[in-house]
Amino acid sequence: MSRIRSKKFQEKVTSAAEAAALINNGDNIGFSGFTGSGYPKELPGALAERIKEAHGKGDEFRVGVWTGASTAPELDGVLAATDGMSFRMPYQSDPDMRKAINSGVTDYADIHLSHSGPQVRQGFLGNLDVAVVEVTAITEDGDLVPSSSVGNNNVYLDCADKVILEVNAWQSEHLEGMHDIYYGTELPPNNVPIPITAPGDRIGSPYLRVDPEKVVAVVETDDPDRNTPFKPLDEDSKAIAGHFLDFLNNEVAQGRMPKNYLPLQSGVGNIANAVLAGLLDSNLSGLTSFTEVVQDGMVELIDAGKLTIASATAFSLSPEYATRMNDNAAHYKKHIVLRPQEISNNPEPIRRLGVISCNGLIEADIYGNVNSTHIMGSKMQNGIGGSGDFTRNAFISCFVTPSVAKNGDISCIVPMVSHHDHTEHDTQVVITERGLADLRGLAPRKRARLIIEKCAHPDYQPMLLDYYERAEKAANSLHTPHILTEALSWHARFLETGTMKA
Ligand code: 0RQ
Repeated sequence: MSRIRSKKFQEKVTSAAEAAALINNGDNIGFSGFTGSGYPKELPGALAERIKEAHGKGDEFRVGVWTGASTAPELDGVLAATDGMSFRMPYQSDPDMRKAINSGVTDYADIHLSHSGPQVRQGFLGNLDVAVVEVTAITEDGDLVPSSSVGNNNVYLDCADKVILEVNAWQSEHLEGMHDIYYGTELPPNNVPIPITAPGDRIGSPYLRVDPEKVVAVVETDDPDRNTPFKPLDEDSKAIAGHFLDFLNNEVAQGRMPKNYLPLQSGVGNIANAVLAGLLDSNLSGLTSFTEVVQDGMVELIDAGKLTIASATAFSLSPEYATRMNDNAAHYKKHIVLRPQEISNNPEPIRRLGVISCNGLIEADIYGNVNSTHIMGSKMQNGIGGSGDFTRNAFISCFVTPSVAKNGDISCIVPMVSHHDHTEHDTQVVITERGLADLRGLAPRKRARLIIEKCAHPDYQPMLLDYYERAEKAANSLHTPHILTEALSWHARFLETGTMKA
């Protein structure tokens, strides 16, 4: 059966090139796509050709690109390579996109994922000219069956002047019914509480809505999502996962948490995935997750009967697990709810449900301030993504990182972070392969000694202790002692000599 079940929409089927011709220089485009899943596969490439052709003639052609989060080479990669992207928000992780941002070609607004949708609705980012959204199918009534990510699609479909749909036959038809699209969100002062009281609650519709009059083109594809495989688990990741699980089990033993924990949030990346693998080896059951992305590790936990429900906005699966999801979507939809990111990442349910957050970082300082986004203060890596949404509002907020980067030339624990994403007020637990620092209830000087003792690499431990003890003597206060002329000297030394080691 055709994936386009509505006659009205069948009449709008065109090629990607014809659809791309409807996009103009200066347009803002709201694309679907979240961590390598659910992004349009055909239109971005055709648009890139159109941009290159215009540039070849010496014509100006630049567009603003808004998404759910990161996408894939077929979207961020091809468009960044044209130098035709004037603006990007709210999260990315593509090497060419990163280059365009760091070389100043593309302006990047690194926005909390939960803020991005409401800011579009409020018009803070200007007019949304076109929405380009991948869907699994279009129903007889013209409703849209979402695909492997929801992200900001509901917002883009509602707010855009024109809509281009990509119907992707690679996505499993059994995704129909997995999504929960909540249309009760209003802007202040009319917003109301989000009626989610447990991670698996369904409060909306399985379908996205669209005004058919706005749909200017429908493009068909069967290209797969392109997610990158996770790295095999190394000893450091296993050690980090072990510390995290010991900590959670101790919370249970102390009577501060139920036996099946509280809803877990797990960030992107290999270490976050390793933490999930660690849960697999435990004898836990009845786990739940209120998170942003469903990774391989979560699928394994569902298969093992340990995770009963995962609420997220997207899949972030390796190719092997994406195939497993496609083959068994009918089964997995009993255990997975995919929501718009303005709900999955919303501070209100995150705080109320008592989520335990666990995210990666670039560097943390001795007081627990965290940099998740910038290399050596200036260079954008990916973006804050959902880490702030979860960290600030979690019941217990954890960060995980190896103690060193770049073969030991960089200490991930530094005297002062070179960029602030999460402040000491938000960070409760820092974990490296060396150990875990539980910072809850501690004043800054006690936090510093604990982070240095438990988390720093032995190569840098004496240097950090030396800095801290001299700061206690030299600073103008004993609350948060720093030597301002030295606090960022480790970064400066790395930029000059290639190592933070003295
Ligand atoms: O560099 O790529 O050149 O090898 O940074 O580091 O150790 O592979 O870690 O993949 O877990 O990513 C913070 C970026 C960690 C990620 C970050 C270098 C390191 C490597 C990547 P290479 P790893 P991960 C919800 C949660 C923000 C968004 C977020 C992230 C590269 O977790 O984007 O949390 N977080 N969202 O060598 C210089 C340091 C470094 C360093 C690591 N101190 N200095 N380089 N690296 N530490 C999900 C979403 O929001 C979608």
